[in-house]
Amino acid sequence: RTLKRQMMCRRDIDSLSVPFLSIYESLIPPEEEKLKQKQLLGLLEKLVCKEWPMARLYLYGSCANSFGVSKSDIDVCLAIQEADMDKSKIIMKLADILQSDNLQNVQALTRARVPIVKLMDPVTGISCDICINNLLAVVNTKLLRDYANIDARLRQLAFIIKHWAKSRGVNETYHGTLSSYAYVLMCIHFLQQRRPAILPCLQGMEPTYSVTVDNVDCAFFDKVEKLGHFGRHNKETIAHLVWGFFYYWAYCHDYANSVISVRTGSTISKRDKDWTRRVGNDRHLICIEDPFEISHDLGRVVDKHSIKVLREEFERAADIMQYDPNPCVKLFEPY
Ligand code: 3AT
Ligand code: MG
Repeated sequence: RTLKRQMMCRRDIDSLSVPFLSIYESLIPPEEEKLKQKQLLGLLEKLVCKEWPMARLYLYGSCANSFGVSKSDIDVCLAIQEADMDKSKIIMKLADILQSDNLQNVQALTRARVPIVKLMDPVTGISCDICINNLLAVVNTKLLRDYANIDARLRQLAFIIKHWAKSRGVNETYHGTLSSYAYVLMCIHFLQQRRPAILPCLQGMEPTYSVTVDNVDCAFFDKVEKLGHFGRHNKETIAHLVWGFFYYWAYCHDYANSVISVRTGSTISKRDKDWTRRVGNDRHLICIEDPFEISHDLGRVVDKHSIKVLREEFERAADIMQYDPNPCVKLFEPY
């Protein structure tokens, strides 16, 4: 019966691709916005280099991994070697340097889990968070961007999933739901699992890019232009993939025993990772392995209450995709 349901779903679901693609297109940031981001980065570089000529600024997160929707804030990483200065001192000094120019609302958040300087540029209207030496985030940003360049359906799917998660209030780590980064990894994993696969496993291939950051070896195949339309044998439409994504997380994923792992292109067992019991605040109720910091479960923010909320949202979305005559409206209804 399930097979019949799936087949029925498949027959008429493809007609939904047109409205899904128009939602995707409406979320893409215009070129002008990208230019403004570059302009702001240039200004910040100028100010920082006056004080620290050897320092470098990198964009990371959604403004650089190609999963950024229009009007997102930008995430910047300051790479600096200041042996005799701890992070919060650097943050305070950085805030000082930026304070003196025409930037607004410059705040040093030294006590946050990841200490940052926040600011707003009145010329471009863009807000920005600057962190210090978080180079693993710069590398995972590159990995995500490289995946996005393999098959256009990844970016389409991730935009739609992020838009859904924001509309439904399940993209808030401080409320126990998942980060945008976690949702993008879930999309990559899902496309690695399709048969035929839509995405390869870049960390399972001969590395063409390799760096060691904070004692973590980060190596993967990054010459993605050589993969020649890797996913071309799979003809699934974006509407079918959106349905499949929700169906997977609603009814197929083994929450009790499995960890999704983009690093291996597969799932691995919770037992192998020793993620079977609660340790401190880490509960491992939904397990998403970070591709580089492999002891890091991106689902660790999820608690007893929010796992229920998440799973009910996946079921709601899967059922809407399956039965609702106009799913593009219902799916994104504010919660
Ligand atoms: P938004 O468009 O801002 O919602 P984003 O891609 O910028 O999405 P986040 O703001 O969640 O995503 O995170 C910014 C970047 O920080 C993304 C990733 O490179 C890094 N990052 C976020 N969370 C983690 C994490 N738990 N472990 C490692 N890197 C992370
Ligand atoms: Mg961000």
